[in-house]
Amino acid sequence: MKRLDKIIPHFSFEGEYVGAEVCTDGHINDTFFLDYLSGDSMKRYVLQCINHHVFRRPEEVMKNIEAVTEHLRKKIKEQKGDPDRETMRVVRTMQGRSFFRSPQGEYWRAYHFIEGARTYQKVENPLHFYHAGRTFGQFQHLLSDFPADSLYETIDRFHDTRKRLNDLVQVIEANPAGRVADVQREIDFILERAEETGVIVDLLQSGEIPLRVTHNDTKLNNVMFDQVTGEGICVLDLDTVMPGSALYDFGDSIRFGASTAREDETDLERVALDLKLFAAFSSGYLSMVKEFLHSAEIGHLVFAVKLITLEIGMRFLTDYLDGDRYFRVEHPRHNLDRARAQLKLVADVEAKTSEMERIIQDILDGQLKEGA
Ligand code: GN1
Ligand code: MG
Repeated sequence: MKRLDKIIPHFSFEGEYVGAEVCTDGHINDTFFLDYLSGDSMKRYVLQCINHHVFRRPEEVMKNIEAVTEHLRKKIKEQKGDPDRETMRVVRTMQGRSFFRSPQGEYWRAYHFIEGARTYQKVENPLHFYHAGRTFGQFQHLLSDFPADSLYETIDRFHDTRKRLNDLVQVIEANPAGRVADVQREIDFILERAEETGVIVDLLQSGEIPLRVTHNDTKLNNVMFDQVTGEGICVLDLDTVMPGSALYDFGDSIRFGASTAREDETDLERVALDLKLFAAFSSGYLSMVKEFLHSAEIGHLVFAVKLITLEIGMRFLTDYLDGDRYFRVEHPRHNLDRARAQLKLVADVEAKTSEMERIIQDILDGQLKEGA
C-alpha cells in the first residue's frame, strides 16, 4: 500500500513487514492492519491516520489516550489482570512520540493489536451483549478515580445534544446541499422533541449528575472479545475519551447493539429495540457500576437511550443536509438512511419506555439474574 510506505518507517514496529490490509469499520479515521513476522511468529499492528478535520487538535487526542491507558494499565496490573490484552497500547515513533506528523500535515498513530481476540459488528446472542455491558461497565469502573477534568475536550461539546439541535437548525436554514425539502418529516419529528435535548447537559451543569471520564463511542464494534472465552476483554477507540456523562455511553451501546437492524438499515420495519438485548447489556453493565452510579444517573438510563439515538439521528441528518462533509458515506443517501433508522429507533424506544424502566428496576432488585 503506497500511502503507507513513507509512514511505516517512522514507527518502532518489530520484525519484518509482511503486508497491510484496510479496515473498513469506522466512519472517521483511516485504519490499516499491518502484519509483521517477528522471529517465527506473526505480529499485528493497527496504524491509523487521524481525521484532522474532525479532530482539530490531534496532539490532545493522543495526550488523553496516553493518560487514560496509563491509568488503566496501572489498575489492571493491581487487579492481576493482563495489561497488554486489557487496554490499548500505543506504539511509539522512532523519536519516542505517540504520533507521527507527516510532511503533508497528516497525523498518524499506531497500536499493538490484541491477539486471540476479535470485534463484532452485530450482537450474536444476549450473553455476548451481556459481556459487552460488563466490559464498558468495567471501563467506567476502572476510570472512576481518574480526574475527568484533567482531560482535554478533543471535540468541543461533543455530546451537547442541545447544541447538536442548533447545528441542525442552522444547516436547515442555510440548506447548502439543497436537500431540506426531502426531509421535512424527519425535521418535524426532531423538533417535536426539542425540549428534551437539554436534559442531560442541564443535569451535568447543575451538578445533579457527575462529570466522569467517558468513552463517547461505545458501539459494540469497539469491544474486543476473547476468542476462546467469549468474554469482553478490552475497550477500543479511545479517540473521544473526554469528560462527560456516563449516561450517553450507556445509551450509545444500546442504540447500536440492541437495535434489531443495522445503523443504516433502509427497511424501517426491521428497526426496533430488542428488549432481551437491552436487558442483557443492562445487567452486565449494572453489575459493574451499580455501586458507584448516582441515583439520578440510574434514573435517566432509559431516557439516555432515547436521547443519544435522537442525537446521532440529528447528526446524520445534519451531515446529509450539509452535503456529507463529516461522516464517511458509501452513497449519497447514506446519511439519510442512517438518520431515518435512528429516528425509527427513537420512536420504538418511546413506545417501550415503561418496559425498559421495569427491566432496569428488576435488575436492580436482583430479579433478573446476570446474563439472563
Ligand atoms: C463515528 O468512526 P466511528 O464509527 O468510530 C462518530 C461517533 C458516532 C458514530 C456513529 C468522532 O464513530 O460519534 O456515534 O460514528 N465519531 C466521531 O456510528 O464523530
Ligand atoms: Mg469512534
